Amino acid sequence: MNKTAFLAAVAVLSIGPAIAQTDAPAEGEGAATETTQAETAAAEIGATATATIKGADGADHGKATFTQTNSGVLIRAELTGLPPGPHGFHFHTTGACEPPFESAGGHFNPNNAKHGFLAEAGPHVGDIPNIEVPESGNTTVEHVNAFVSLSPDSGNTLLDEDGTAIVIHAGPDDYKTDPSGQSGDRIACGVVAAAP
Ligand SMILES: [Cu+2]
Repeated sequence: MNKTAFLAAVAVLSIGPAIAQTDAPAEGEGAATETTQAETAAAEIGATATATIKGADGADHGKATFTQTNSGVLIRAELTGLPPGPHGFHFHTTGACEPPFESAGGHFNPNNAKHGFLAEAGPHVGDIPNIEVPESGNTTVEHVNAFVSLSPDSGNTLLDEDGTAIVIHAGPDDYKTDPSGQSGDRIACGVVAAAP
């Protein structure tokens, strides 16, 4: 083997493992994507669930509809009578809304992640961007949460055995402080229920 051929062989040997290492995570990601699509396919596209949202004093604050899409669950919340300003908005782990709504548990977090879109090990699958309520106190919010599902076969299903709840907080979520983004008291809550 001449010197050039030898160096070329060394170069191939050193690049080889580097390529293999680069490929490995890519294959892992591919597998995860396939799993997500399979879970989504198990839930009928267009399947819905709903929640009636009430305050701690029993006041009606509107309703939310959850629709299975090809890329997660579309949340449409038609909200009324809320204090103006930004509010944290999350899925919580238990479908129970007894005031002051501690019954809903922490954020829906089946994968034991950290809270927040800005957290290195985040977010919780139940994390949703803040809602901004205008002076009127009424607003309609639409957002696709790409993590959750309405499929009973998904580990991230909103319709698990003990259910889930959607919760509105007194203040805004800072998107980084574990476990709840410092968004304060729970001012409204609705149990997610499968539509008949
Ligand atoms: Cu919350």
